[in-house]
Amino acid sequence: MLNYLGKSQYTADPLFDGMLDDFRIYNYVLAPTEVSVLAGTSLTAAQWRQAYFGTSADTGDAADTADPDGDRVVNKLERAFGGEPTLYEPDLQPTVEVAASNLHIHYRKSKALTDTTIAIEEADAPSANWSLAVGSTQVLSDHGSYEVVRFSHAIDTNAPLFLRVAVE
Ligand SMILES: [Ca+2]
Ligand SMILES: [Ca+2]
Repeated sequence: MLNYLGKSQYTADPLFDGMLDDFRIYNYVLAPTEVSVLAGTSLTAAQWRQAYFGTSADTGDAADTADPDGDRVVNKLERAFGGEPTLYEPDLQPTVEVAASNLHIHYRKSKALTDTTIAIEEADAPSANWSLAVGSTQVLSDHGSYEVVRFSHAIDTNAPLFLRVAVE
């Protein structure tokens, strides 16, 4: 089938009256977050729910605490990590790694966040008070709609150390 930019298959339709700045072809259907990032815009929580679930309300499958795809990552975290809330993704959760004298935590960060922040927190016991972790952050790879980020914290062999990804 022959197609045109700015000209419809239907002769009754007028020609496009404007300018085209960018044109791309994908071999798959873009996810709402990908479209948002391509357009240089971000999604609020309500817009993200609307795009994926057809409702802006924080209820049912669209609720922040819901996990309709069963990948053990609730919607609020799917949004922060740039996940697909209706697609089972076994590798979406943050991972930790001990390397040399550092404790690393790897996580995905959506590039379309507006009203959500990600922070790394540390404590010397899970039940202790958590505070903003001191360390360095490095973007390991860019996947278009999200980045894979590594946070590194120096290990003091005499002190226990716990890190967590806090999404607010
Ligand atoms: Ca999920
Ligand atoms: Ca998912």
